[in-house]
Amino acid sequence: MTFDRIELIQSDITILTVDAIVNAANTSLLGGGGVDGAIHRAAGPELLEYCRKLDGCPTGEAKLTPGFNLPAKFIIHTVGPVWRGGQFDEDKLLASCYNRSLEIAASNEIQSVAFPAISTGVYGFPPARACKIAVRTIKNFLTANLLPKKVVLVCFDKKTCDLYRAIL
Ligand code: AR6
Repeated sequence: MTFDRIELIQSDITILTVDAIVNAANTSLLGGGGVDGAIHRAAGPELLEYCRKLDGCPTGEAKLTPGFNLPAKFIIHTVGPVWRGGQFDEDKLLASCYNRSLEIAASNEIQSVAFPAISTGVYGFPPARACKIAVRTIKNFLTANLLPKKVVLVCFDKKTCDLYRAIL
């Protein structure tokens, strides 16, 4: 069942033992605050060195790196849209982040992948709207694909967890 393949937890994403964690990065892929800063700190300086060679990443796209010092083997860096009121393709770009990350996971035989709530921090995407898009996009992808076997939705705060729980 597709539903069984989605798990919800409240945690720091950097401590999770999954095949891949997703980073809510910016187009430079050179680090930042929020979950991006936490991932760079936990993965170590080799991550930044590796990212320098990737030539950034457009909004709605994703790129794969090793996990370096993380328990996760890989990091999938995706760039969420900055919320600008909803008339600038924000919904579509956010769905694309989830889709492209899952496509990269599947094509690299990644069995388990953990997502933070992309764009809902510094980028200001309304959390309830973002969580709905995340769940819908992930469910559609899992219905059509055998990999990844498991998707973990990671919430840093209880409020996001409650939103996800209501939607799931
Ligand atoms: N583990 C899990 N979730 C986390 C963690 C963590 N360690 N830390 C924060 N969150 P944000 P964005 C949650 O701002 O909105 C960076 O500077 C957080 O509570 O990290 O996509 C990048 O470089 C929120 O629910 O990402 C970009 O410039 C969610 O992760 C920009 O921020 C996303 O918040 C991207 O902004």
